[in-house]
Amino acid sequence: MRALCTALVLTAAVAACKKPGNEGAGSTGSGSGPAGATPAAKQRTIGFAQVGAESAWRTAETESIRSEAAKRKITLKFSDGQGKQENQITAVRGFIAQGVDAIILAPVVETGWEPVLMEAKQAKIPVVLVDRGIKTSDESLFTTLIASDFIAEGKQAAEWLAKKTGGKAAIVELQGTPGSAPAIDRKKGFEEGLAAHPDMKIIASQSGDFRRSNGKEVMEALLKKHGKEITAVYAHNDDMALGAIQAIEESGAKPGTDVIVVSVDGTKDAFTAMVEGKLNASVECNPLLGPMAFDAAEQAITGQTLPKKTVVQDKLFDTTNAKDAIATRQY
Ligand code: GYE
Repeated sequence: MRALCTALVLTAAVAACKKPGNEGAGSTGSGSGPAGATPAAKQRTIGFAQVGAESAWRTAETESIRSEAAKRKITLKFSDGQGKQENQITAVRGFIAQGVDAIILAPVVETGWEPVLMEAKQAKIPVVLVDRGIKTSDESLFTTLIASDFIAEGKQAAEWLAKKTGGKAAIVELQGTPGSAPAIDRKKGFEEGLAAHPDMKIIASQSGDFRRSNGKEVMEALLKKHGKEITAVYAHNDDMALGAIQAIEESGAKPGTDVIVVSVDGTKDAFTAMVEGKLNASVECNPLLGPMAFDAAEQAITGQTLPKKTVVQDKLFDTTNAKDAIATRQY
């Protein structure tokens, strides 16, 4: 932004280069509207610190952010954290040093963000959290969080499974990345959902890091250990469920019939597996957060007050309705 300020001579543009809260009301919106009196106000540089590329969900989210930035003519600084918080912290520091207008952060884990977010706050750069929340006693460290309700997702998965199995199941749980909001909350919500069903038991629970290959490996080991005792799999995302499905097939059992499989995300591959009858259900979790994230960033830059959390609405799909919906799935 500093470079932009030096390059521009228009008075209106100089006003637009001031920090949050200093812009005219006319400069809000999508950033793709017709050129008006303050065109430079809309030329944003925004940093996006992404978790990595562990799942199809993640790739869809990256694509949504990238394409929305291009649509709005936003200069996007993209960083792939390769699943490591330290990389994300370095990326956020880099964005601050570059003087970006706003930062979008998808935090890999919930804790440990205070120091770097304090630096962003001191630099007056708003931070929009997308898809995963953080744990902090100081909520002023971020502007807003745009995410699904992971506890509700876990609960929905448990309730669906209870119906499907008549309230009796020996369940293997494949957890997401340790310390991440979706892994913590999807576990919590699922356990809450099981509480009303004493004959539904989690007999093993391990992390597959939201990855297909890890889901397969963990499932192979658990099948060796528990064999036919396993009647259901609850995976915190579709990728791990699809890996587990492969392991079940290779063990000679039938996923979807011998072992009921339920997961979260609602990706295209999950829909294909549901249509094939191998995956029984998936709770949708929408990754197409680009439009909402940039709307929020623009509102934060222009000093508007945002809700602390915007909950993205999701819905459960299973083998009864997957076929009708598959053609219209966007990720
Ligand atoms: O469910 C999983 C991913 O943070 C909501 O992260 C996201 C989760 C998503 O890798 O597939």
